[in-house]
Amino acid sequence: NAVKNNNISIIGVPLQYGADRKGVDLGPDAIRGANLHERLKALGFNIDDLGDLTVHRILTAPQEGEKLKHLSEIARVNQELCERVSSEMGKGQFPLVLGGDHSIAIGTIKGVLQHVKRLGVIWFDAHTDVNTHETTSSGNIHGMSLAAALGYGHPDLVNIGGAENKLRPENVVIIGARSIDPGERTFLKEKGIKVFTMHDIDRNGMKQVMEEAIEIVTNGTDGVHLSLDLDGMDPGVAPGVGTPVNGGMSYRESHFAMELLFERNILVSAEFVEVNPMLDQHNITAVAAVELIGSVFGERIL
Ligand code: 6HN
Ligand code: MN
Ligand code: MN
Ligand code: MN
Repeated sequence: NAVKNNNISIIGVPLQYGADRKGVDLGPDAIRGANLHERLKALGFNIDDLGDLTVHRILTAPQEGEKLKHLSEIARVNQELCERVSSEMGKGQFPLVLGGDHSIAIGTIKGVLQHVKRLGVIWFDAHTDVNTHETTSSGNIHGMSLAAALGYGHPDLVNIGGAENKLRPENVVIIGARSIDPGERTFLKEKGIKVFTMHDIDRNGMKQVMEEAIEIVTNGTDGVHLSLDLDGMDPGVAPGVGTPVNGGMSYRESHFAMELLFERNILVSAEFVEVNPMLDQHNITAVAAVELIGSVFGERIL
């Protein structure tokens, strides 16, 4: 049982403009610095690290009440990410994208969709990221990325990689949610997107949650993308995130979920986002990310 692909392309995206707190742009290097390459090589993978995409520095603050903060640079970087992910998949590589804030999921998913038209997505997160410019109260685009990948929101986000390439709501699951905005609740209900909240994980256990989740993302699809926001984990084990929410997934629950994904051999791509070293202690959130990546690619703990 190995993941489909032995060749991993690492793409760093030091984007922070989708979030409010400074420092998430340092995530890719913090993750690399936690021995990412060594760990993956030890598991037998060939690693091609493409380095980081270029993000232009923005020195002007967004306007008061702005509903799409820093839209143009975020859209530009995501367009580039989409093309990079698509070209790596075209070469037969497994794209492993390192954030950066969660707005980069738009570019990653749109790139994967160029090759896997019927794509399932597992979205690990304390949040559900299905706001649009019409429902957002923060104006932060990292809270809109899943909606955009589903085809909802501002055209500059939705049109990345072609508006016709989008996720199907019936093949998307969110796991670990515990902070959902009112407009997001309506959206999730309307589109019929399955959300496994922390309550569901408490009640039924991660094993059953993952079995149900995997059924949803594999039913009628040709591959699955993992979008993992480190704030899905409990802040006690992953404190270096910009929007922490108490009561998250434990270290062991998170790893167990990753191990089940490996066993089922369904992933075609993955991204790990929202690691913010400026809010961290001793880089432990980046270390946690690399340990989760290890489990996704076949490591076993204990
Ligand atoms: N993330 N729902 C809140 C908002 O501002 O829209 C929080 C979003 C957090 C996004 O963690 O990727
Ligand atoms: Mn989140
Ligand atoms: Mn998120
Ligand atoms: Mn592990």
